[in-house]
Amino acid sequence: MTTPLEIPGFTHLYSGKVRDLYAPEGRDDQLLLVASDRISAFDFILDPPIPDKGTVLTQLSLWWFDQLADLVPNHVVSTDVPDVVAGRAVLVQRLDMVPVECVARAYLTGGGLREYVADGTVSGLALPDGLRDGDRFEEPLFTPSTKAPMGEHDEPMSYEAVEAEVGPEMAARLRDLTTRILARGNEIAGERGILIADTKVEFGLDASGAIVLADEVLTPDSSRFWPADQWEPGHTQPSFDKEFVREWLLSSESGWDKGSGEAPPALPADVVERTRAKYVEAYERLTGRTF
Ligand code: PZK
Repeated sequence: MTTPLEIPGFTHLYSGKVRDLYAPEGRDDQLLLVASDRISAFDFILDPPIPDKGTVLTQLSLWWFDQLADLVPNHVVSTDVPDVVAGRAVLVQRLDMVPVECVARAYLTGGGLREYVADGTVSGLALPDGLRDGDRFEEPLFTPSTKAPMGEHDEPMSYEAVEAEVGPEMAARLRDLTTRILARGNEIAGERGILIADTKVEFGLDASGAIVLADEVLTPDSSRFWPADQWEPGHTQPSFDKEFVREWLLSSESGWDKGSGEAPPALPADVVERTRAKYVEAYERLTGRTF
């Protein structure tokens, strides 16, 4: 791990794979959420970073918070942040985080597909036979998971376990909000040629006990984005943002063996540039703005 960025007036608290959390010195009611340009694939942080990725994802998340403001309040306080992280950091309300990864799925794939193939269920819910990788559900399903410590994978959690953890009233509210966020996301993204297969959101409670949407929302890092024009159930869908990275890593050109346990080699400049262009394209298509 590299040493975290020094930000004057802030103390580094914690680093995730691709983001960093800081606390403002002298106040305990806010945090600074910083998005890096790091990219992960196959559970590795890759080299080099993708220029502007942190800014693109931060700006996209801020735009989504506005699109969702009538559904749920969010933790954003200000985008007036230190120069070194301008554009890729947000000052947020410090919340009491809900100890559940709130996941919603609009399409069958990934972990949902694995459970369906094994048991015919997704998050314990029985589904009809014959569904394929990439099929769309009638409406988004709530498929919560546990918050695993860093480096470990989240484990699926039954709805009953969520009820036991936060109480039935809060569980129902989390399910409702999470599925509505994904449904709203797809209403908007679908018009712009992007499908959002699934997403993970995080909620916290403010001082009054109200549920507040935290973290980042409906970004390609927290969600699976698929190009709508290439949607074809029956096989793994191409990833909107990481298709060039995955394709190159798995090609003979990279010389990397996914099963080796070795870290992947550095990405070539053209893969970095084409990947940057995909993040910018997602931002511009969704928001209608120029990056
Ligand atoms: C919080 N994370 C995850 C994000 C990381 C880790 N508003 C909030 N209040 C209190 N805690 C959090 C938040 C938010 N968002 C988020 N962990 C705690 C996380 C980014 C980088 F290293």
